[in-house]
Amino acid sequence: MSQPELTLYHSWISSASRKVRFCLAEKGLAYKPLKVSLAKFEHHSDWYKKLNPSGVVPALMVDGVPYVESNFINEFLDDAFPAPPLRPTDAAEIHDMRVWSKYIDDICLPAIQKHNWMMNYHPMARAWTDEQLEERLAAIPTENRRQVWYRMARDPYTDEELQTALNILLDMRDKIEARTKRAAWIVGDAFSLADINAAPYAKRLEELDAGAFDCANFPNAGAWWQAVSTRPGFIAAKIESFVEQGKPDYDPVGG
Ligand SMILES: N[C@@H](CCC(=O)N[C@@H](CS)C(=O)NCC(=O)O)C(=O)O
Repeated sequence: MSQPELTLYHSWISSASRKVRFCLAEKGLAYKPLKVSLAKFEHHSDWYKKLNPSGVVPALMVDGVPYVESNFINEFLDDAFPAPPLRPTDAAEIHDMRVWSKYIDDICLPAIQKHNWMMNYHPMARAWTDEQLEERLAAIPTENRRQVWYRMARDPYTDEELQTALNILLDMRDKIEARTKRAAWIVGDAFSLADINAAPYAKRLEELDAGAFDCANFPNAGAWWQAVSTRPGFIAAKIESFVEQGKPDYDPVGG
């Protein structure tokens, strides 16, 4: 069977997009990347909301059919393209991998979002007039994200909130340190989606706190991060500098 046509609507700096790029690279799948500019609100445009009704990136088109939610996209990829396998085979470990991936999405994503958005979107959003803010908010399909954009425009996160968010990511690192004590990877004995789904958050944490994966203090998590961040799949996925990749003209492959 020939490979279906894969098109990834993504943002270079989006952690959820990075998870899917990493999975696609580990699978060795060819795909067309199409950049969705969050700064230009392309993800809130009507055409994009037809692909992802939540108005967030990524969305993976498979022969023209949109797939959403990065955890589920990655599981779909592992179902549709089983080699190399990226999930454990033991039922308890699969459950553990899913709970871990949900934790990453539910807890770590909102934490990193606070830092990312203060850096990238607050300087822009605070200059909006009330009319512009109203217009932006009206295009956002979910209440949760309307609130976040409102905060960027009018009520930016405090230093205390940013520290709490950083602590959440340091706690993720502590969880990785504990989990990688018995084996090299987060779940079971093999590299899996649990590692892929955490990797973009580890990358951002290291940028926010250079010592976060210091091998002297966190030997297991440090070795894990070294192993993950040197994988050819990680490198091919271009999970790189947030500042560089956040520049409006960053577009290394035309998408
Ligand atoms: N649970 C979703 C989260 C997607 C998500 O929040 N994407 C962020 C970037 S990492 C986004 O599109 N943010 C733009 C916005 O909310 O306006 C997934 O894993 O796909």
